[in-house]
Amino acid sequence: MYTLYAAPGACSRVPLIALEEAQAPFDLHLIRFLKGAHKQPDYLALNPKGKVPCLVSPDGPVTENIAIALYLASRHSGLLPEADTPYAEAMIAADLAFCAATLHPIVSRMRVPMFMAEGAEAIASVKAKSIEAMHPMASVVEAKLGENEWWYGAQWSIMDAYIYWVSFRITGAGFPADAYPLWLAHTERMDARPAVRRALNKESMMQQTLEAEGLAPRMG
Ligand SMILES: N[C@@H](CCC(=O)N[C@@H](CS)C(=O)NCC(=O)O)C(=O)O
Repeated sequence: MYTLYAAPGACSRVPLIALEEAQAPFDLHLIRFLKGAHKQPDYLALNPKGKVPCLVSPDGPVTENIAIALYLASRHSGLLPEADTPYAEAMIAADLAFCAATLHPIVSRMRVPMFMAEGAEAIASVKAKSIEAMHPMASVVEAKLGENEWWYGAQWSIMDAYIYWVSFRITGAGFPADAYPLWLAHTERMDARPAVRRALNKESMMQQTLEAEGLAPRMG
């Protein structure tokens, strides 16, 4: 049994989908950002970085999306391809790092530029530059998908959950997602997956809780 600490719309959607895909038993613990729950001592004891996601596992808390993905994939089949050589293992790490360390920081600059700069002009410039920076990375995603159904071809993986979350965050944030039809089609395929529907329903229940408590919306 796991406990996933998460917030609706946040990158905790990646392990949430993974847990649903694996059909692993888990509890979902809503982190109320606007209440500062992620900076409280009880949460910092689990994740000193004060961010979601955090997966409390039978072995202890696991933080950072890359680590959570690798951990879950080592315990449940079907979440990442089998890596039978050091090179194959490194390639999977590179893919996860592309999402966590390249795409996610650009998403943050696009969604919350006001946390990166002060003054309307500087904030607008951070946002514009994030959109500029996303284009070549979206081309990488587009080229990787090519004619494939999923990131790794015929096999669905957590990488698909990760680029799905990125596409969700950049849609409606000023990024012209229509310029990347293969990524859009991938998002539609993800929307149709039963595990993804279950994950989104759980997020929507968390969102309703936040709204009822006057603690929505949250930042990305
Ligand atoms: N490197 C971390 C990033 C986690 C992260 O930035 N989470 C955001 C939500 S998408 C968060 O918790 N933000 C709240 C804050 O920074 O105060 C990971 O990949 O897990």
